[in-house]
Amino acid sequence: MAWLRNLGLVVVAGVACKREPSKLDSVMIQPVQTRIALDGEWDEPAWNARSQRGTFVSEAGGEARPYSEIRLLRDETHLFVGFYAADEDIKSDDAFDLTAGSFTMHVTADGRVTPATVRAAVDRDGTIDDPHDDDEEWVIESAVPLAALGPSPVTIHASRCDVTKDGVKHCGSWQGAVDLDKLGRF
Ligand SMILES: [Ca+2]
Ligand SMILES: [Ca+2]
Ligand SMILES: [Ca+2]
Repeated sequence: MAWLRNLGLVVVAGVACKREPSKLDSVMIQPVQTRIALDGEWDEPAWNARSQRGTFVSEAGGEARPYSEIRLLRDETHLFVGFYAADEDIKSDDAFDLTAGSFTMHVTADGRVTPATVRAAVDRDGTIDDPHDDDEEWVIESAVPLAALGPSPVTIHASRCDVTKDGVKHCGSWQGAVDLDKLGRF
């Protein structure tokens, strides 16, 4: 009978699924993402849920304009540094600088980073090196080897200068002591 043959197929299919998990199963049984995708997107929930955040202040005091922000997370081997830059005119030389003890880092809006031991990625919302439009922002995700940093807590200083379309240079910075042992983790 047709219904019996169909039932048999269903049973066989069910057994097959148990023996060999489908691709969907393998995705579903994965634990919550614990590793960051370095792509300039703060899609990983930890960036919002557990990071230490700092808002840049201007040299005159008060929140820096254009707005800049730093976020910090870690795992077993790396300190992850995120930078957010509001920017109406993104240029390839726009950059963040960071110091942590004797360690220094420079990362640009076109994704260049020094030193070479740091991995970084940038996501831009706007056109780079084209002032004929209004850009929005660029976001950095970077991974600094913990071995490059001194003992915890480390004093981190981050800064950014930006020239707005009116030709005015604006600088902002953030400084904070970061307890690596208590820092949020991926
Ligand atoms: Ca990401
Ligand atoms: Ca800029
Ligand atoms: Ca542009």
